[in-house]
Amino acid sequence: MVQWTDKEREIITQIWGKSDVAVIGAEALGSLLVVYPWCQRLFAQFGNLSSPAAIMGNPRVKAHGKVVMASFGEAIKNLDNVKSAFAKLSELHCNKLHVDPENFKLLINMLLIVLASHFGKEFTPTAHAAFQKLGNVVSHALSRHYH
Ligand code: HNI
Repeated sequence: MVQWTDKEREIITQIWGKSDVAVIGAEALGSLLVVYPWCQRLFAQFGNLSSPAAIMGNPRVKAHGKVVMASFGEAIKNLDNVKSAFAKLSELHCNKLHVDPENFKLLINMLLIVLASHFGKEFTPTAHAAFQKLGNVVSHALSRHYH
């Protein structure tokens, strides 16, 4: 069971409270599809993904980025319970969508870059480490049904 320090809880809640999930989500998912183009295969039904500009401007990518980040926010509300909070989603991603669990880590890395670019110095090494830890917990919870 993962343990969170008060400092970690505080810093995660603080940064997330100031984040606009629509903006952060659109940038993180869009960047994932630009930087790791093999992920596009799962989103073929989203329409035009033919160039970085098309991807970043695609309304369905933006909308889905918001959905994914709102869901990530649920992990933040359930820090002591991420596994059970994500049990259904894990099933969906593993059994139905067949998302390679490596891709969860790639998306989390994109999220870290997006947060760092939005928050600048406020995204301190401590904040980075706390979000990295949370990202590991979320990836692990989502990958559970593969094991
Ligand atoms: Ni993911 C759908 C949450 C990572 C591919 N995903 C969802 C939904 C949520 C969600 C919520 C909507 C579920 C529903 O409709 O009931 N996804 C998350 C979270 C992460 C994540 C919290 C990691 C932090 N998903 C990824 C990754 C990929 C991915 C890394 C692929 C690269 N997800 C999908 C696909 C769908 C999806 C594909 C279905 C999209 C659609 O609408 O067709």
